[in-house]
Amino acid sequence: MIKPWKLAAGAALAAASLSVSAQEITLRMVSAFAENGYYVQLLQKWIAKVNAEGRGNVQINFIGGPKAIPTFEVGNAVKTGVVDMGLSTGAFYTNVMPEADFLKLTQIPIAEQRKNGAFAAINEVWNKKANMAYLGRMVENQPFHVYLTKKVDKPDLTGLKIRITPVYRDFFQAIGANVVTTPPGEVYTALERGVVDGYGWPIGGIFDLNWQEKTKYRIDPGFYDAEVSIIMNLDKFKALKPAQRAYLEKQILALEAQNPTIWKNYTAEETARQEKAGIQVIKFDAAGTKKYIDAAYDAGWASAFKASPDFAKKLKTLTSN
Ligand code: 173
Repeated sequence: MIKPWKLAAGAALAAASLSVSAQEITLRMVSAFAENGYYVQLLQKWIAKVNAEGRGNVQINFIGGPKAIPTFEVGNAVKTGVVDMGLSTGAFYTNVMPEADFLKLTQIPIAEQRKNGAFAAINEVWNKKANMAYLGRMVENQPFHVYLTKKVDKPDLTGLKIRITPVYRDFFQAIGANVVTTPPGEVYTALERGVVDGYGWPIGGIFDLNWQEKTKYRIDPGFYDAEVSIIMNLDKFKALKPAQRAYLEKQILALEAQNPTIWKNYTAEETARQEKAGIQVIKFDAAGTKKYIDAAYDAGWASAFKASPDFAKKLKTLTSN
């Protein structure tokens, strides 16, 4: 016969586990970047930590990369709640709002953006125009570069066809390039078929999809700063219980706290790896370099001010160095 106190203890235990699971939320997350790349390796490490330390509170279910949701559709999927969270970059969701791509222009660390009001200003726009919470920035200190199959000797890409995303469009067109937009997953084939003579990409990551095989030159220095961030459906974010939100924000801050070391190291490693792979560096003289970098920021900000003057002004004031 089962003793009554055992029954009571059993019932109490069942009730306890019920109330624990009622507090646990599982968030579905996708990445706009390829699963085998460095960004997603970092993301998955973070998710493992979130899940290990967040039992009974917050769990993240990583659904996959561009095979699950195409790169340029991740923004809309987060906006509409098809998924709860995404790892993406603004250039991949300008189809949600043009402001998304402005974050490449920031010149101060995310830690400072949180302190000086830039982070709040970003969230205001992301909430209102994209139904998203902008949770945190995973990538910084990763300038973009032009990678080429043909040599140039001045800051002029006339006659070249370059693979782009919205990040590079205005700048590359300003220095004469013909451009073609593709997600990262189509760069290799475009190079292989000779459809493009080069592409834009940050300093790190060209080995992830084997582009080094088709790359002969890199133009230095880099320009802008690759922004890769975690975004979340705003309704889902608002539905989090206070303890869940606090936990998620704590883990996001832990992720950002790695940025100052991780990205500097990655730049050094990837630069060395490119050199070993035989990729030659193209540098211009001082005047040419200035012209090149000025053209990048002039084109980037001009387009931002045209698309969304108030936010562009605020962001430029708060995040230029
Ligand atoms: O695909 C891209 O070139 C691009 O826009 C981007 C943005 C941030 C990080 C890596 C790539």
